[in-house]
Amino acid sequence: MSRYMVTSALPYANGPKHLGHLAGAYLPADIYVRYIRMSGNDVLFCSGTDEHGVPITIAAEKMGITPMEVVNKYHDIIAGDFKRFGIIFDNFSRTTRPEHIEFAQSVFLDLLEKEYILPKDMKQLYCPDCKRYLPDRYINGTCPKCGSEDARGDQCESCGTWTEAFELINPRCGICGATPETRVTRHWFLLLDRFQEWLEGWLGGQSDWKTNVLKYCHSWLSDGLRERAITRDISWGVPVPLEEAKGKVLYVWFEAVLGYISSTMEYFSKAGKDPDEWRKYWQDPETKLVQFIGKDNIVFHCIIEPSLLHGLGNFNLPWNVPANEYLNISGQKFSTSRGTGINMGDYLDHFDPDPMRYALVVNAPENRDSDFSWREYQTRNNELADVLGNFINRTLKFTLSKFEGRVPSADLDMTLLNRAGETAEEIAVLMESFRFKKAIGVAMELAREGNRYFDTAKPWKSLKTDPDQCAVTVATCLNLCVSLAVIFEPFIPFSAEKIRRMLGLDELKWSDAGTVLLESGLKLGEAEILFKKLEDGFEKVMDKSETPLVEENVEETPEVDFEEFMKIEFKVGRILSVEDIKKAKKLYKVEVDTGDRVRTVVAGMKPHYTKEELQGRLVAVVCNLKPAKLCGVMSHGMLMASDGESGVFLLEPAADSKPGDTIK
Ligand code: B3M
Ligand code: ZN
Repeated sequence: MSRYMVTSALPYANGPKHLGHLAGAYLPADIYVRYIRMSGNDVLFCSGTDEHGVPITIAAEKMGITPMEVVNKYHDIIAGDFKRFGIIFDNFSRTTRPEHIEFAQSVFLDLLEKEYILPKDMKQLYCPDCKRYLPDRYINGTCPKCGSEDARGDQCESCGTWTEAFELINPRCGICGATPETRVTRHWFLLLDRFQEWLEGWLGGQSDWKTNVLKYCHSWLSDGLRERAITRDISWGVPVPLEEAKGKVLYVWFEAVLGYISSTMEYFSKAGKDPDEWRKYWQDPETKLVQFIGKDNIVFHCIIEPSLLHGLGNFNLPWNVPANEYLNISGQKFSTSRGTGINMGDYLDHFDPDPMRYALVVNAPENRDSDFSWREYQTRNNELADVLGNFINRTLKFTLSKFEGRVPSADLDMTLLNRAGETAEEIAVLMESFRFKKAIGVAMELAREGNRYFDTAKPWKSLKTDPDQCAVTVATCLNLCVSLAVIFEPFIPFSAEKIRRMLGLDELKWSDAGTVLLESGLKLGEAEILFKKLEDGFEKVMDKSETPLVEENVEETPEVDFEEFMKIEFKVGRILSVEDIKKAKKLYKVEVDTGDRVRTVVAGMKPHYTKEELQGRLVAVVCNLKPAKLCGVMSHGMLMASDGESGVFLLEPAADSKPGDTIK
């Protein structure tokens, strides 16, 4: 028996999470944990929501609520969606919990004392128009590494590089587009360069890690590690525990990676547990630390976190970090804000968790980006029904109708059951090397073999011609159902539970696969439907606003003639001023320069943007909308915005466009 500590990246509590998140860091972890546990090992699975950082404050500003309200709302939604998907954490914590804050602060002080952290006066970008220091994420510019024009000050999404705001070519304020100026303030730095040599040695020894992960690490190491500021001038975060650092907070990544440990601490602080036992999972060198993440998090888990743990001195280092690539949807990046995502909760409101778990594992982005589509999902769902569902169903139904629902007494056909045992061993090897996609293929092959066996043995015929042989077939198939319940359990736990229930079994161990568990005479439970086949167009039941862009949905919207469409005058405008309107809770009176003239537009943006955020902004304007009086003010146009669950966002013309440019 071994001991494992398993973690999944802490999702930002800034919105509901989508299937891309699920496929990247949560589903594989859950599959792994279930397998490890069924194999008789001791395993603890912890995560929680990442509740600090700019993603949260951006969401709060957009939604017109406080950051705390944002994280309260989304923590519950995210935790609930995971549970419904069968992602069962031992503990799912929150980084705003006092225990986490205290722990992160103590780590900061410890590393400060050890001089891995030092203060330094640094330059920071300041927007003269917005009158504020700009957090890295609020700065846009050109990536110095790959040349992509929409890099942010913290990361370039195109090439995955961790950028420094200063290094961006042609930096712009992400709020108003102005060119920021440089000012000096004091910050605390993690001296990553002091870990370079040690990291090279340690990472050099991880030859069994996934190649995509090692490739990223080596590229960072060969660029040379440099000190990184780990404090920020914003108000939302873990306060830096120093008198002279009043008003500053710890950089979100510095504390978020410590969230795994504080989540484990929280688990053991609960009633009836030994509050010191978390140490067994984080400090006993016998424990294997396995961290599931998406590829954009590699640097933080393979460079930063190990450096912190090594600096602290008495912590285990990751044993493996099986990072996944991205799951795309119909060729596009999964992104809730761009309307190309499917949220976990929206999916679950209409369909069962298991078919999606299966489809996502079969298409897992293990070594390269992979693509999700409803068509593919339909194929996989129907495959579950036709192969696994069919085998279980025909075996059970036959037993219920021809053998009064009891396991017939017979000498079993051990060739097939031995095959099941070998399959379980083969899957075990794949699971232990994180090759879930291959593993589920092998599992499905066994179900296919079951169907072939049933077809060849033809029990419906032998029932009359050779009843003893018929009993052998049925008892063998029933015991194969047990093996299938075992090997499918990590992947599709809800269905595995149903199979167990039908067979009248409780918990199963991995070693039960290939064995004879069902004794003759045993009474089986009721037959239940495992999977429903899906007809073309099934996905239309998802609310239109939530469905991704797939061809099938396009027909649903009413058509507009091209000529008709061309009558609408869309233009780029710049907001010159914003005023409140008396007694109007949601409306602003906005003056917009649309090139030809300055027009007054009444816009319902008050719940979503502050006046300062609108001021100076480029917007997309419908100019020839019939003027209308709203709350006493004549409106001569409309500002275009997206509206969805993630919030209301103004459409933003490219920074280089000018007021008056037409939009087609
Ligand atoms: N919250 C980023 C993300 O959701 C971040 C992960 C933290 S893991 C310590 O991708
Ligand atoms: Zn600005």
